[in-house]
Amino acid sequence: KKIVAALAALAICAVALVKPALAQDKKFTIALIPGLTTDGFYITMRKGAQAAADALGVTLVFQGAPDFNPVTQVPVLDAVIAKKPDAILIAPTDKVQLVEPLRKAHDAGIPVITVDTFIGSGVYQTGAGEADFPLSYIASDNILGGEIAARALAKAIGDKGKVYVSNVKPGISTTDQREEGFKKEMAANHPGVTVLETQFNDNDANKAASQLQAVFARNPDLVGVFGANLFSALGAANGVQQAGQTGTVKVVAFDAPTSIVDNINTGLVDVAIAQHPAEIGYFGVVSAYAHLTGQSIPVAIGTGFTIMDKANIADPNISKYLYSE
Ligand code: T6T
Repeated sequence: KKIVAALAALAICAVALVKPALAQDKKFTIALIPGLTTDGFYITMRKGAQAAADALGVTLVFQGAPDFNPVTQVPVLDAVIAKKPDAILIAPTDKVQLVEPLRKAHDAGIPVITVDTFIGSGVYQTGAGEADFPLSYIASDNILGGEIAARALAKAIGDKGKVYVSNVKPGISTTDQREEGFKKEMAANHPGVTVLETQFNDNDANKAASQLQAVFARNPDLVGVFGANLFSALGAANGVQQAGQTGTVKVVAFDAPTSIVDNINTGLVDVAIAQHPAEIGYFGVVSAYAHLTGQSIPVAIGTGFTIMDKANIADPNISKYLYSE
């Protein structure tokens, strides 16, 4: 009996000695690089990412620049690559300018997943070899978002009159696609609506507010504006208020910071289109983890929208999609 027990104990020790370190035993570090750090959208995304990291025992590093700009984002990316995380989740601030900086991560063997925004055409893993190396793109459907915005604004203005898009700057996949979807829907289904030239505000709400007033001064018959992201929308709404046009110039806002509640309740903003950034962060971390532990992952994951207006903003099932601060 003793011999059998001793042999069994030996066998267990031998198994323990030769047992390979399972991938799951390793504590992975996943870096999340947002478009900018001081934006409720990315703060909410970080929360979702942290929830997944906690559930999976992953260390999440959140590192970003204070403004939405490739010039400040690329050095952050370089610093993150130097620390060799197991994977990088990033919202690239430009479709073209982030391709080569991100290729450095890929060449260093660090898997890259883009969240919110994309590089190249946003279609990855095609074998084309251009900017298709990220493993996955996790985001809202921004063309659809632009179409929803157009329908909401057309409805608010009785399907006729002059409107324009307040946008960030060309080259950002998300806001480019929102403008594209908006213009496509207006052209196809709202012939009574004239879309004036887009105003680019560099993600500066103050600039968006003064642009609103300038456009209104040139076009006193302006009836609506689509703010294509959080700062564009806040700024455009402030501009409408400063011009004394609350309720006359209708505002459709992309994104849902907490301040949007007041703006909806006072009638300054007609509709806000909330994205689901917490889901983007959550599925970003889950996808990176799945890849790191040998699973295959979808090349694209789409998250939804919640449409907020005066009639539903008090409903907790709606207001839970307001962004964190
Ligand atoms: O609208 C979001 C994000 O989707 C976009 O890419 C950049 O702007 C926001 O972060 C809002 O400020």
